[in-house]
Amino acid sequence: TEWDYAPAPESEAIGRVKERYLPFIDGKFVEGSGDDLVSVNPGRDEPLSTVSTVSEADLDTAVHAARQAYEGPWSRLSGAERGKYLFRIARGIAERSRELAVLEALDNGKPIKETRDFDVPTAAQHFFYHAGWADKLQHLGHGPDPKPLGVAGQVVPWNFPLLMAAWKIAPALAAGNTVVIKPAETTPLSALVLAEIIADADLPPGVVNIVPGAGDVGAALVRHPGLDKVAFTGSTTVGKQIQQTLAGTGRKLTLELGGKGATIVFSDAAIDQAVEGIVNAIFFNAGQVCCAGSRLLVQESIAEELLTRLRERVDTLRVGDPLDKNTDVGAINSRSQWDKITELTRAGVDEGAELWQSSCPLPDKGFFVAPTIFTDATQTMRIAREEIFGPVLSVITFRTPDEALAKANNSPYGLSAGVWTEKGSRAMAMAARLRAGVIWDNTWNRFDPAAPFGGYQESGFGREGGPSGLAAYLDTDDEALIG
Ligand code: TXE
Repeated sequence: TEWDYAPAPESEAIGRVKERYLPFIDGKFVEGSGDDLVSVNPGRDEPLSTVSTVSEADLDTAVHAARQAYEGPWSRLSGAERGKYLFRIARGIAERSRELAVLEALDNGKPIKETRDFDVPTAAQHFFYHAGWADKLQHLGHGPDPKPLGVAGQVVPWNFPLLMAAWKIAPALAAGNTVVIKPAETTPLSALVLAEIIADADLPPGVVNIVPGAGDVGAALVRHPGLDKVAFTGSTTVGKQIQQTLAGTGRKLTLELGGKGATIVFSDAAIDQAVEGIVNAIFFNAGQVCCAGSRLLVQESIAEELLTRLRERVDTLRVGDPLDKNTDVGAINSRSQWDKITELTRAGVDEGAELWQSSCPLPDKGFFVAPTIFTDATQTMRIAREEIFGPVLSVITFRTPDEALAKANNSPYGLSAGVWTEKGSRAMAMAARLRAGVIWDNTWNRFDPAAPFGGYQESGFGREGGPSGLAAYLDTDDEALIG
């Protein structure tokens, strides 16, 4: 989608960042009774804004408001009327796209090129897509009309703050639910601007409540007895805790957790295309992506040539100021994430892998990591097994398709994988045996709101996007819904 970013000059968008943001509960912006948190601009390691957070009592108010809205106005609306609100929110995002793109780059640290061309338009697209479903749910499946679940509690991470909020809110509302959603503590701002857009769309009070806070607020939200559904995107550790919390409650749960995606390049692949694909797979959002291609499996016969070209290409990536339109790789979102990446990179060196880093100078301030490639990595090394969530690629070679498959599947995760080959039959055969929820063929990071996204094993369960994503918010199972 092409968006027109002309309306406001960038400085004006920066000037619109407020000094203080408030929780959005029952249709109003209210002071929370939790402690304030300071959101940091990771591109400069400077405070960006202050956010009032919620207490458990505020959460009760929010869940109660969501219940009242569900039982009151929201469930009395026709699907077409619900769709109208979703269209309004989509248009509101498009209208404020420049401001949102700047805010997201400042709060998250990702390059403006990405927020402008990906995060913000894709968030709008999710509302447009789901607006179209709101009046067509009765056409899904073969059984009785599917019904909404009620009140959904949702917790989202910091790597795609606005987009993850859109992924969660849009299908929930399209299916007729109401929502209490918690943004991540390091990136709460864009969700609170989305709250303004929702308020401007005149959504009935309580249909969407946005409750900023840290992990303790997330924990209190997901165990709240007033919820009918929980959806979480974040770390595998927290995902497992949530699964334990909800065991026996009968509540529907969707978990979208970590990953260790494999990009598999065969000797017949179009090599320049593969290089671009690998760069996109691991350096998009500085590798802070659950479906990042953080393991490169390359066929031995082309490994040397591919790596030479890959290093040349990676050396051209500009790392730096997220607001500079020429920046390819921005800042790491937080100091703690920077520490984690640094620690795992050190582990790679200690375990004997060979380190290469791009020569691009890094800014003096802020949390930056140079694009990093480890060769001579083995499958048992931490860099090949653990989710680094940073711009760090581990390269492993293979000789046969079976060996590539075995290595790709040798992971506790199962979210994404990609195959580069000119042979369609090989791509299909690999896709059938790769244990990953998303498999790309000669590409990476292609997203479509109509396509289901989600994982296997420790990457979680449940799907977001498409009819399966709606099923997660309806009293039906996926099979019944999509027939
Ligand atoms: O995640 P957390 P963190 C992975 C990635 C990253 C690591 C740690 O490897 O390095 O996780 O990141 C909320 N109950 N991913 O520590 O803590 C928290 O406030 C309920 C992959 O930031 O899982 C935030 O809103 N909620 C991932 C959200 O959970 C809790 C994206 C994510 O934070 C909670 C992010 C609790 N007990 C990290 N504790 C992906 N799948 O894309 C925290 N939270």
